[in-house]
Amino acid sequence: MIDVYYWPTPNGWKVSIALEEMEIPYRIVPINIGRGEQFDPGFLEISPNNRIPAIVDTAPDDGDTPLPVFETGAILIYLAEKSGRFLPARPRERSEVISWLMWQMGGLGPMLGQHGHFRLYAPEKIDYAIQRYRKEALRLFGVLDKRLEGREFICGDYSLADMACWPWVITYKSQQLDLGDFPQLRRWYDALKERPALRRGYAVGQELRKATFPDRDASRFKT
Ligand SMILES: N[C@@H](CCC(=O)N[C@@H](CS)C(=O)NCC(=O)O)C(=O)O
Repeated sequence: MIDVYYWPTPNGWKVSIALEEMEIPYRIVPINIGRGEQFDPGFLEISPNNRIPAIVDTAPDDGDTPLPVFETGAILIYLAEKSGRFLPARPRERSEVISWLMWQMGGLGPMLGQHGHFRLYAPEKIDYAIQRYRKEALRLFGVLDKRLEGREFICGDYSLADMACWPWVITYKSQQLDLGDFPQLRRWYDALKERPALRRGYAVGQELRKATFPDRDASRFKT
């Protein structure tokens, strides 16, 4: 069993989508980041960077004590290795998937996160910051759009790379970023949205989100 310390956010969805896709049994432990539960000492023992999500594998394959993992890139790789799915074994394909996973971890996620912060939540509207992160977010959309030319998925078959990027691309609408200039990205985004496991993963904990942001639920899956 995998315990998932979770809140329904883009980083949280990456893990709930992966668990659904891999058909691994899991249990949700809500960590309400709006109320500061990510700073609780018990949670910090699992996730020392006070960020969700984190997991604990209560029955790791080595038969030893429960195994905690934090940082979504590490979690996705752990789950792929446990299930033997969505991360190719051959070094060439494997490193390609890991490269795009790290691109999401170091680029797409943080830049969209900053854009969302300055555009939607910052108490003071700082135009320089909004424009800086908007430009970077659109540049990254362009990189992904180009990568998807002639490809159904980011790397060969559907993989961790797609699962990591999709939950960030879905924020395009709330962040008021237009996908119109990125036809390949749009095609990929729409196709993935029809995957039943992805939809189940994305729906995990929606009721928690609704309770926190009652006005933000309406845009779900609307394009
Ligand atoms: N690099 C981390 C980022 C995790 C992250 O930023 N999580 C956010 C929610 S999407 C969070 O826990 N925020 C709480 C806070 O800022 O205190 C990962 O990929 O796991």
